[in-house]
Amino acid sequence: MKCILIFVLIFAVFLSCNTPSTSPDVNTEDTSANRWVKPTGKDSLLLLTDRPPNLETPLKYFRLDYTPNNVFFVRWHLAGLPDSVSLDTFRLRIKGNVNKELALSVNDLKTKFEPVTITAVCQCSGNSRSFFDPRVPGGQWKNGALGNAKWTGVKLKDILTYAGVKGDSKEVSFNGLDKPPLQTTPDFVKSLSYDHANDGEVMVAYEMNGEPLPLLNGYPLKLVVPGWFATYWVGMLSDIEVHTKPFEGFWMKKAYLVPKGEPNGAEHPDSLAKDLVPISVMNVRSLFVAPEPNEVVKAGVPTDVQGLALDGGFGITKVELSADSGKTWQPAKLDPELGKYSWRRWHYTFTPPEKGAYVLLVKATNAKGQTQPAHQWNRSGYMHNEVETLPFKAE
Ligand SMILES: Nc1nc2c(c(=O)[nH]1)N[C@H]1C(S)=C(S)[C@@H](COP(=O)(O)O)O[C@H]1N2
Ligand SMILES: [Mo]
Repeated sequence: MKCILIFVLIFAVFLSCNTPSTSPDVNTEDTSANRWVKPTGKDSLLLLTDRPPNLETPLKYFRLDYTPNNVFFVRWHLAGLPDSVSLDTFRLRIKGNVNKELALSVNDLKTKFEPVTITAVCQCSGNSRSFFDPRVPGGQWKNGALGNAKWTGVKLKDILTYAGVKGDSKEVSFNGLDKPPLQTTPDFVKSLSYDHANDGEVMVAYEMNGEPLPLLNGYPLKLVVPGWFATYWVGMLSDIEVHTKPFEGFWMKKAYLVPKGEPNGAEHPDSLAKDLVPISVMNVRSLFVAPEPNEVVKAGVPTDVQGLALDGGFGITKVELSADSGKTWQPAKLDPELGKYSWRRWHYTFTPPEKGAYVLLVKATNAKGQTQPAHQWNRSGYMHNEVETLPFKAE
């Protein structure tokens, strides 16, 4: 109850600069008319829902290599979020199939373990959901449930080794401080296979772009799972449990499932897939950053069309654009790589020959030869990666 009250308070402040607030009970994920808000500790973002907070990064920030913390997108499932976390009392607990249960402070993480930094894209499984046709229920994100950051923290492997994980371990689960507002909603707990958890890349981050994480992005600790969709990047991470049996939690078995054996998680609305598996690696995609949709540029003048491309860590090798509805494709110029789990920026100079309306298409290809389909759909609106379209005008 206390959490809920605190929450109402934060969001009263948060919404005060805006149009009439939604009723406290409104938790519709289906908001297509986004509003601007300036939550505590953040700059202006696009509001999808206020309880729990779901906020989208405006496209203009994707002109930067790293997404600033104060405009990094926010996505929570449960409205019971603490409004502050004290490092004096906060402990990360490691329990289950270990020789030594641990309760580590953030300072313990900083002093007992070797720090690591990795650049990685954090992208919500439902990013770009509003572009699915036919439309699907869920948060109607445009392309801004996405960000690239430098994450600093400790390898999960080192923490597990310190706890002395026993040999017969199968899976590791992760829980945060956020709680369901009603007991009927299952707590948000995610899991990884024991081997994945020990791959030396999955990490527990205490910094994002050289600063402590913003509260709304999971302060003080966030699990970083490079190359995998952000649903696994558990924020306000407080409990790690090692299991000898498969983990059966709601958020692994009932939610965040995609059609099995489909690299883009695709299915057809008339024949839904029967076999579903937990979502995992990010599929290859690209997006336009500038000009913005329906922007007006100058006819006869070269325009710097720019955007980004990303995948699950194989590496972007090619980005191509088409100005003739996909009949012919021309290569874009790729910026230098910032790391295998980072996004990669691209530029393409386009000169609109005359005044009028234009549409450009973009598609990326990765080192595995995976590329973007002309059409892609699934019932949950995950893994959106169909060829991106940019309408704009020249005057
Ligand atoms: N504890 C907790 N961690 C969470 C979530 C959540 O609801 N609770 N949502 C996940 C999902 S679906 C996404 S997309 C990312 C979003 O991270 P961000 O809010 O830092 O952008 O957090 C993930 N980690
Ligand atoms: Mo997500």
